[in-house]
Amino acid sequence: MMEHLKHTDPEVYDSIVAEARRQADGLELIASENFVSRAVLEAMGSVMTNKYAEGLPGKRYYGGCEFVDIAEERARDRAKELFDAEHANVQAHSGAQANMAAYFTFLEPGAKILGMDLSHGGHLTHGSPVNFSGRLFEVASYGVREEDGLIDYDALRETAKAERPAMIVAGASAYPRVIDFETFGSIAREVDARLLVDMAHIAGLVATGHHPSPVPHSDVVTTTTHKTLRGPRGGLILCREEHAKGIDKAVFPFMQGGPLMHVIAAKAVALKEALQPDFSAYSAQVIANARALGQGLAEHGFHLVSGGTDNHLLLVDLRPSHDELTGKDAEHALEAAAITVNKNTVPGESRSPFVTSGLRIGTPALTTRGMKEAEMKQIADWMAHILEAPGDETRIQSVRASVRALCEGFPLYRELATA
Ligand code: DSN
Repeated sequence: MMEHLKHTDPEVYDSIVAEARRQADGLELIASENFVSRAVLEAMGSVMTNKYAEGLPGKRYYGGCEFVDIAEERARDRAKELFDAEHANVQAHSGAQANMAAYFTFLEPGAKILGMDLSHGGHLTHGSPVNFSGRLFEVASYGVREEDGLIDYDALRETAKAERPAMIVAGASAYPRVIDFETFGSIAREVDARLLVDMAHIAGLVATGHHPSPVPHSDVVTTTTHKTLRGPRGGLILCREEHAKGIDKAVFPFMQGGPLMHVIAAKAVALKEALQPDFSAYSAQVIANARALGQGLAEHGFHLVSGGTDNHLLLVDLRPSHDELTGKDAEHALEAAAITVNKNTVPGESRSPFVTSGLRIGTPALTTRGMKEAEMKQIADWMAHILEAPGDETRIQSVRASVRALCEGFPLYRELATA
């Protein structure tokens, strides 16, 4: 594998092989990550990276686009079919750029948006002051109730009535429960606001009917393609036909230049995979695994924000069970044992975002490897064992060895990791 790269640039080659080994030998529990198929990898590593193709299929600013057009047409058609949407733009390089295009389709700088507070599980692009969204727009925010970790829809309605935003943004990066997009839609209509739903985390669950779809309730829906949807790293925008031209123009020429045609080809491949019946079974297992992992952790005394999960992720508040243990230290201890999660703020957070009191844990990647409830219970036991004594090197090495043995039974990118 990768014979040319091996000779041309051994340093980069070695780093890729080492990364493939890291992915194969450890337990990847970052909620926003997944493992793409070899077919998706092949499309991403293809000659389509060479082609400039500003514009849209059939209407490009460069010649020679007849074959990249096929890939983009397939991606658009499959996205529309998968999500039952009237229009799809598959060119946004990332979720952040999809959101930027969505904002500028409907808003002028200085308009007011109402998004979920980052520390309550929202996203940087939903109005954080350190992001373009917080710099270019006036921002109001909503959040979850501290006592149960659920979005407070009554408070949201009141805030929307008081703030009169031009756009409400729904969607989250660390919310373990079903989001009621219908209620978001009715609140947006009540205050005459546009509704943007960023479904990046749950897109794969929406695609397979395991989470209610935001498409019928929103003016525009954005997503990344690489989380539960299990495609290449990138963005995707869905809307009704009436907004199609506005969205397309906001992506190009407003925000981006040449689209990444190799990534668009890979999006087409991933979207075809997501239309297959086994992807629906996969999504169901992602949720079953998250529930099993949550149950296992709860049995060890961990506090799950909202009491559990309806989707692919868990948010653990460490304070009730491990008062002294920060999210940062917990993340490091688990990483030493080859269990990868990320520290996360929790509702009512008392520590800084660099330290935090919580962990976010997700099952999309391990479910792709074929792991099921039994493995999740085992992983919960290992996590509890490590976090009971995070500085205990003997425990860490023992769990690390057990993790390696488990992973060998669920091979991943075998030829790449053994190159
Ligand atoms: N960084 C992503 C996540 O981890 O949720 C969101 O963009």
